Amino acid sequence: MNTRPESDNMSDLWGAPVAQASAEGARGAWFRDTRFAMFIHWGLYSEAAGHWQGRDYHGIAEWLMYSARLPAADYAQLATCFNPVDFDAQEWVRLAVDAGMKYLVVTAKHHDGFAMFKSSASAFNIVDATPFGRDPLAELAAACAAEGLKLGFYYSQYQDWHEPDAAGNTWDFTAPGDFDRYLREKARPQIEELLTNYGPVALIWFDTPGDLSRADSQDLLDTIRHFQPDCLVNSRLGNGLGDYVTLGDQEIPLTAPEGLWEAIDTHNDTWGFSALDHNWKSPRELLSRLVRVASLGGNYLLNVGPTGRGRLPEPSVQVLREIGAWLHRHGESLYGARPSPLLQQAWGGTTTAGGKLYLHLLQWPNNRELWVPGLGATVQRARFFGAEGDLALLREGEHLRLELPDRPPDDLVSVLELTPGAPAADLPVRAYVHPGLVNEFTAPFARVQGCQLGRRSWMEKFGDWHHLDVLEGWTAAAAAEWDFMVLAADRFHLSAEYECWAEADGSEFEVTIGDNRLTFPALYTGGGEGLRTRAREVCLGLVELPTGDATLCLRALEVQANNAFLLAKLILTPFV
Ligand code: FHN
Repeated sequence: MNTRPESDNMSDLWGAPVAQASAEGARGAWFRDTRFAMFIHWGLYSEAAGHWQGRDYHGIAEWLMYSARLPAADYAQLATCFNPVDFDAQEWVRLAVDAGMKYLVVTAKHHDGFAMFKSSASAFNIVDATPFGRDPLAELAAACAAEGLKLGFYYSQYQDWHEPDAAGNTWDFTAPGDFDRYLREKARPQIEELLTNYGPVALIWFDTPGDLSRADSQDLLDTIRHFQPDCLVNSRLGNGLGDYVTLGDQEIPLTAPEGLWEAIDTHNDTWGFSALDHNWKSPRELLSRLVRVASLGGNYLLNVGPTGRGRLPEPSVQVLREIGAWLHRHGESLYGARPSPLLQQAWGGTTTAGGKLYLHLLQWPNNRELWVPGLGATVQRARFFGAEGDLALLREGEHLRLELPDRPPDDLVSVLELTPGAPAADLPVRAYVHPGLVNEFTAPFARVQGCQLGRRSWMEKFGDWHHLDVLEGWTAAAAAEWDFMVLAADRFHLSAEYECWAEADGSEFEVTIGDNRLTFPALYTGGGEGLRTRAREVCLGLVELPTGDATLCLRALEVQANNAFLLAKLILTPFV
């Protein structure tokens, strides 16, 4: 079954991604350069694994109770057979540590209202309501303390589908509840339990604050500050009161938010375990997402969804082992490293630490020439991690050119270390077109007139969020421009990734880049108001670019419906 939520706009539930702490603040010091962490979604839903009474529920499995509109009493029956005898806290924590993860966040209570810890505030908890009878959070806390892994607890403070007084369960509890009573008698006492029974808690990870009042968010924050003043709180506390920003689900940003932040991601398309979901991201895909987040200064919180028996899915175990081995070889390029002024280039991400500059090569140039803009004069040495010998430094004016081997030295992501590396502070932050690589001109970096930057967020199955920054609201003669420098002349296919709804089909555009001019009609892609986004890459034509400064300009010539064309990016693909 594929059940869509009543509101397609989960961002209303997430709250604004703003936070209080600056990256320099003392409380957040440990969090700043942490880079990689483990998220664990585990609860009664893991036992159901996407099935209920012979039916399949695709999408995020921890929302089963919602998707199947299960009465609270029926869902609670899952507790009677929840017996995760294979659970081994040490094994999970060791895996996280070996994978190079520096903190762990586990669901203490998800929206289903079931506490995965011993609670005096509600008998609907793993110790009192299941045959298992153990407290996994206590075991995880002990294992984390032993291994030096920081521990955080996920807590759904607003939605609790088990409670008539809380938010979220509109199919079962129709009469208005007493939300204050729920906060007073369950949420706040349980948060106090989490802060007093499990040793130092590094962070409390709230979720879906919905329309929680500012006073309620403040009250929860005060509770946390009272019991554990050093405990961090994420922005999903609501009302802008958290310490650091949690981005949207599965959002890998193109630009960094202010202050401390974390991107959160799934290994497949669900948080809680689903027997229906085999769409695992590969080690290279996960690593490139980690690198993209790190090159903007964020942390990457990657989820695993253990089964009802308490086992981590084998694909997750394998991928974490591979990433851990990679981080063991390349860790100094990420941990404690800061974004470099080069940020992200066509070939990948960059970081800087200890006077070195690290280039994470997510694309391998087809002509084996790698250009490092702006650093021609300063670099003394370039070498690949794990490879013999230095690369020859070929200076091209202010730029550096390196001749790469035929094959990347690392099967996953190859990392180049440049020495002394710390790029000149006055290195101009600008865009470059790299020969032999796919170069993208994305919406957030455009200078716009007559259109504006917007964001599309949508679900494919259910709860598996996708995000796209777009330029929207195109009026007649609207234009988007990107200035850049072509590092070496090359020929490219120019394409556009856009969504065009039926109303805008046939709208006309002109694109100029250097001396090239192309016109094109926007072609219907699918999609529409309130529907899933259906952006497509459409090839516009061949362009030749000489070395030097240039501008790419996309201009509307005739727009049929100005809210029905959404441009995500223009793309240059080497013409080979
Ligand atoms: O509704 C939850 C979802 O189940 C999951 O826990 C994610 C993780 O960020 N948070 C909410 C949706 O954003």
